[in-house]
Amino acid sequence: MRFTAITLFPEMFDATKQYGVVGRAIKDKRITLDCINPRDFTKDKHRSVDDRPYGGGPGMLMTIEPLTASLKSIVDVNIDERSKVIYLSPQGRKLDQNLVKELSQQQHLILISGRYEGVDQRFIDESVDIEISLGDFVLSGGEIASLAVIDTIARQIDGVLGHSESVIEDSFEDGLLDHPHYTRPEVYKNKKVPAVLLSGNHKEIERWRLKQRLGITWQKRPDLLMNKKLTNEEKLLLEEYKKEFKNIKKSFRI
Ligand code: 4GN
Repeated sequence: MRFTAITLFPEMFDATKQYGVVGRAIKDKRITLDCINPRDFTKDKHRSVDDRPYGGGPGMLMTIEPLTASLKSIVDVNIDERSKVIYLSPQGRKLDQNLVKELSQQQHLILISGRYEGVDQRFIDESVDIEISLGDFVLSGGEIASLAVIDTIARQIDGVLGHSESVIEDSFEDGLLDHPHYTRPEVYKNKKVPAVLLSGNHKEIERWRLKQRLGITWQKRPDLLMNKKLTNEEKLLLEEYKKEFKNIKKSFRI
């Protein structure tokens, strides 16, 4: 899979290119990640990439020309299919794991990172295939959002995740939140690790983890449970969790 990031700050992509899951995927040649700087496609002596908004108001907008010139410079763009231009903004379609899976079927994704107050609408209308949002909040630029999109899609590519890393992915796939995790020490400030996890009884441990996942999803994201059909065993585990929960008054910080 190929990623091309169009950004005024290509250095922001360096750390991701070198480290972690994405860094390893690049070294193993499972993905590529190249940056294009629209400033390299300016013709004026100030190399300007922004201008004032028509109609007035504060701030600046990214101009069309350096962006379209950046797109044109990308070699081998598969115009028909399997090459998509993505613009990250709060106006976009909310990203979720289903959209991530769809996008991971593409051969080549081009991610546009906006700066200032955004880009000229005509660039979006003419050149952007999908506008995507990570959620209802504002970032100072599209780079961090683009990096998040690259990371989550790279994880879907065959061979990118090792066996232990794909476990968390698999667990999200069944529509439930994760269960709590514990490591040493066994006691921390009088708080013990749940006894079942020390029991060595793998069947009981799996049962406890599924019960936690059902209960935590019910508490924190009931909307996820609405879209999920529970087996009889799962219904039973959730009822057990609710019963236990009634007796323990949980204190949430917010
Ligand atoms: C995306 C981009 C938030 C998101 C962004 C999001 C940069 N903020 N929720 N900021 O996914 C003005 C220029 C806003 C582009 C955009």
